[in-house]
Amino acid sequence: MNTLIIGDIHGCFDELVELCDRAGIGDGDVVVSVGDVVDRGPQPGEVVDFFRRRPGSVVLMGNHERKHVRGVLSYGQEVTREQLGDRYADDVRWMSTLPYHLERPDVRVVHFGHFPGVALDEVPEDVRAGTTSGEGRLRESYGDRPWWEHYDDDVPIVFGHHVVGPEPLVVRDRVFGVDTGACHGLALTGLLLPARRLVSVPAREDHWARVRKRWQVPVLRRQPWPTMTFEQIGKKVGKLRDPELGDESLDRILGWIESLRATIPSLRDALEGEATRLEAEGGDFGRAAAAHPAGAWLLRHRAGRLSPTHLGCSTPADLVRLARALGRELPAEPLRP
Ligand SMILES: [Mn+2]
Repeated sequence: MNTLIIGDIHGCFDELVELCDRAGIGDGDVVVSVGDVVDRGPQPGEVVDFFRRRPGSVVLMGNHERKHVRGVLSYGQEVTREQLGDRYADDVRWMSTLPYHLERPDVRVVHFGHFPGVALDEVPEDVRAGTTSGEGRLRESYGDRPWWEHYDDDVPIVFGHHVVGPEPLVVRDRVFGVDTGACHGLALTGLLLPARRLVSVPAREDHWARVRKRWQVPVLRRQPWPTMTFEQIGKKVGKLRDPELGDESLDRILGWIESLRATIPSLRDALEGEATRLEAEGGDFGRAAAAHPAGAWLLRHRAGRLSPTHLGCSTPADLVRLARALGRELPAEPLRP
């Protein structure tokens, strides 16, 4: 029985199939992924299905799966959510079951980090998964020296996470860094056991360059911009910004938000004008306001409880509603089909 331990696959399904083929993997063999099976590549669903359906498969938790499980979605994860569509929630449930390491008598596997000398199951999860906090812990312990320079057990250890270049990293024939950047157009690499033979296939193209462009507008479209608070919008925009891509579409969204907020002074004037008019009529202000489409705002204004800077509007939809109540149409959200 052979075992093939594969570096970061990141949705590169064609390369995965070709690698298994080239390594001579058969039904009785074991295929292990160091994690990061999704994000950045063209076919995350196919890669997930490959492992979910194949007996004799092990997928470890990578920092990318962990982001999905924890619901912390940056642009790369938003793209995956679009690619997976209706099956996304089910796939994330599957991701939440992934182990953080594999320990066998003949090999150890983690997505990224280890404290050599400590049992793997006692190493913090974020270190094993290679999250930002986990990498911070490693730096606290080892400074700029990588953890594997401290590893001198006889049992080989395999990890991914950092692209080591087009060729795998091999240290003292027992430490194997096998993330060779498949999604960035370099190669997909696996370590075949028990032979300890490294097998690679070249990537078809720089997948992420194409994927990140292809999904930009769908990702921006799916955000519920009108009902997000202005604060949430600011945070989301920060997460979705991708300087390498050019943010023309994102800037259109931001331009729209700015144009809505720019109407606040004139909406305030209109509101004050209506309040003055109702007061001048001399009747019961409360009753008159209740019959006015902008009544709720007029009452708050009169009570001195309406902030002059946001007029009680925390979302674009609030502003649109207020404007309509005052008989005005604000510009429509861009990118809507
Ligand atoms: Mn990765």
